[in-house]
Amino acid sequence: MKKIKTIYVPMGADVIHSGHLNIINQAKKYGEIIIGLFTDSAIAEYKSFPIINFEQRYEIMKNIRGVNQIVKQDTWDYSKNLKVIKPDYLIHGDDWKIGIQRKTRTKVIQILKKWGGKLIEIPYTRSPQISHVHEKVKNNFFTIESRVSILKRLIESKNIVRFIESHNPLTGLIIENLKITYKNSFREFDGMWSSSLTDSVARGKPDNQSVDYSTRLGGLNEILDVTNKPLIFDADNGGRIEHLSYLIRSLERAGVSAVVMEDKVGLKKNSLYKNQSGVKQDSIINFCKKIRKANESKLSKDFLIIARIESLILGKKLEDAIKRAEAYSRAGADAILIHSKSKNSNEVFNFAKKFKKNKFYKPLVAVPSTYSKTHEKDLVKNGFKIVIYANHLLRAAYPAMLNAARTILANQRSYDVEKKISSIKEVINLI
Ligand code: SPV
Ligand code: MG
Repeated sequence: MKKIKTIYVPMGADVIHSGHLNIINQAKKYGEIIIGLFTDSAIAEYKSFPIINFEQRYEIMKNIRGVNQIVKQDTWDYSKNLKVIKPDYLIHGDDWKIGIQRKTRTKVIQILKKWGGKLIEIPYTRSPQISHVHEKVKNNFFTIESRVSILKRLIESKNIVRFIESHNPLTGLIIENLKITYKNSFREFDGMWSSSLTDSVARGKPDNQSVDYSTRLGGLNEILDVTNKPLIFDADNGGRIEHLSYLIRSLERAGVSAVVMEDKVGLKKNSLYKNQSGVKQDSIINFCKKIRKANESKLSKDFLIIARIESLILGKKLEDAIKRAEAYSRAGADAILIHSKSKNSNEVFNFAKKFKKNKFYKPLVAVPSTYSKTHEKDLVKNGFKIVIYANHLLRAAYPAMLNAARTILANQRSYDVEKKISSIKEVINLI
């Protein structure tokens, strides 16, 4: 009897559209279809993080006519699955002949050759309707709940989750839309950091809670209106414990994924100020109460409470930071932000090394504003899961604006600055 051919069809299948169904229908003609369904982390290696999680994508795929089997593909590299399955054919859209997937394609062809397998390429369905539907579905699929839970999924699937500061909707759009490929690797920011520093500076006020939560939440909602990526809110010390549940509820309702609370009390100063005199750290007991309160107040299990330790900022010893990390973790913190204003990463890495051995270890968050030479790969090596570039878009905008204003004043006309600023067309096309 003639052996039935096996057809491997790799897919992310985030938002299923007629292009996917076309591939499945074509593949059916050759034999039995095994879908190689990419996990969230495999997808994150080469394109934007999927809106729908793996389990849900699996459920949808299982119910599509023509699909005989689904296997998990947990890396962007196909080698592992192909060597086990040894399919007769691999079917893929021809879009991967160019761009970032080109190398993967070459490797797949080489592997298939080992047992006489063949690659069949189907013309990729490039239709404006599909792109439109994809965008529309994407925007509509982002319920508040799914948006809140994306951060947790990112932490579970990526080596490092990359956040950058957003102080207005325009910066939110940059973070939402900027994607680059660099040395054959796909890169984007995973979400937005709502910074007390840049929220304050953007309003011309000091970072000492002069800008209240209501004002900041108003700005935050404007950012969330035009973006889908997760947002982490810098809540300073979380305010009074009696008010904390209202803050947490407001953040969750707005679609925020996590709150960072720092263990300080009294009038606040920004942690990067050289002179920290008069700044007090909270007691462990008190701060743990706040963590517990924040946890009791949240409605979604996926909303994360991140405890920020200021011991190193205030010149205390590593042991103090470790003691606090353990206590905060036991009180229910989902992650620990260990802050530092050192010029290098030694102290945060020493902390990470020590805390790693603790049985209450939690994922670590770094804010490398002063130790900016530290590369993401070294943060990963030292066990950090989230990196926050806490103020860079505001710092980029300020000198550019100042220079434009100065050039106009000096020349008494605007022509001389034209080359250094966006064209009107570019600005109009932004939105
Ligand atoms: C912020 O961005 O507001 C922060 C980080 O809290 S830092 O400015 O380093 O204190
Ligand atoms: Mg802050």
